Amino acid sequence: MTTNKKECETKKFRKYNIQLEQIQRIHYQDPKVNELIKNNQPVLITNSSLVKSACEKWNTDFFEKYLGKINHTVYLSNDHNFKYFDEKKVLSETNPKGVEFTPKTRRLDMEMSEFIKKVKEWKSGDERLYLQHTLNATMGNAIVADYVKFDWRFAGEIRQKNNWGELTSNVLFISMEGNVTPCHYDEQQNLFAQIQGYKRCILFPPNQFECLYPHPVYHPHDRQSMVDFDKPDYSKYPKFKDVKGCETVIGPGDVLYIPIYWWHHVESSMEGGPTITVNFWYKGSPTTIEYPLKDYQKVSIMRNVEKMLLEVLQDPKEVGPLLRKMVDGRYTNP
Ligand code: QVW
Ligand code: ZN
Repeated sequence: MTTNKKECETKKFRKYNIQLEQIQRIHYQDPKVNELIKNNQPVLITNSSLVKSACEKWNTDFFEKYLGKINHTVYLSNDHNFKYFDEKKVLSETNPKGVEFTPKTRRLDMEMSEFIKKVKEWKSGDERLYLQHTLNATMGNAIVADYVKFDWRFAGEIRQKNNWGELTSNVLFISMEGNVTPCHYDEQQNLFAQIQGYKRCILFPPNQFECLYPHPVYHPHDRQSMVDFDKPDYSKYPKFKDVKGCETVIGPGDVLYIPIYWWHHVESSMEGGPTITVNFWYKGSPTTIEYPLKDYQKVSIMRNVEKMLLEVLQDPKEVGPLLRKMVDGRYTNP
């Protein structure tokens, strides 16, 4: 069920000029898996049965048959990038505190059959589609039956051993060939389970913060990198030249552990048809203040400082200048 390294290397992915090591591929029964997870280090877990019940069956024909008439959340984009944005942070009549922002993607509700038809008929130049829908009981019996057969014991043991919080959601992703989710981080632990097709995942640790230039927290693209990986503007983002990460290719049966606050860029292979993934998002373990602080905790602190300043200053434009006044000359000189 799990793919081998050779298979992965033959898939077609985009070229980026980034220093990357390989993420380790480790058998699910090897104790090294949990060693890595415990230390918030990524690992590609092979041969597990986490989503085996789905790997054997879930493909576009199956979804068309069992979910054809049900509405799903689909994103549309004019290019291959699907950069997430938070609608609650966009300026509008009902949200005068929001930020002026022109989205590059749009969200639609679409019947599964319509989505699949559009994907099958897609030709170069058309808008790309990416279905992203939270799995729930309304999905119908066929899906639910396979869902309950996921290896919940396996996921539960990882959760328990590492003191993670509750499972918050399982999102189903059906992607067209070549779609990209640009570099961002999430505030949750993620077991990212591949069902159909191949995805290349590039990860960066939280300490690469300065090299990846996240948007400010109030911005709709909060948690996303401002750097366009296709065409990095090194004059604006010079430290992106120094960024160091790791990568892997995941195929059916593989589960990638994406640690909380780790940056990730995810792309579907440019050949081989649509890809299908289900993620398992868990709350992190309750915060314990133990020194030295972990890198991701420092990112969390920075987020809180940004949020507090915004709250008292009331105007996003004042946050940067105040931080600069505080730091320049006093904390910037050796
Ligand atoms: C992908 C991801 C996913 C990446 C998409 C989230 C919108 C995550 O599961 O499969 O394209 O980033 O955290
Ligand atoms: Zn993510």
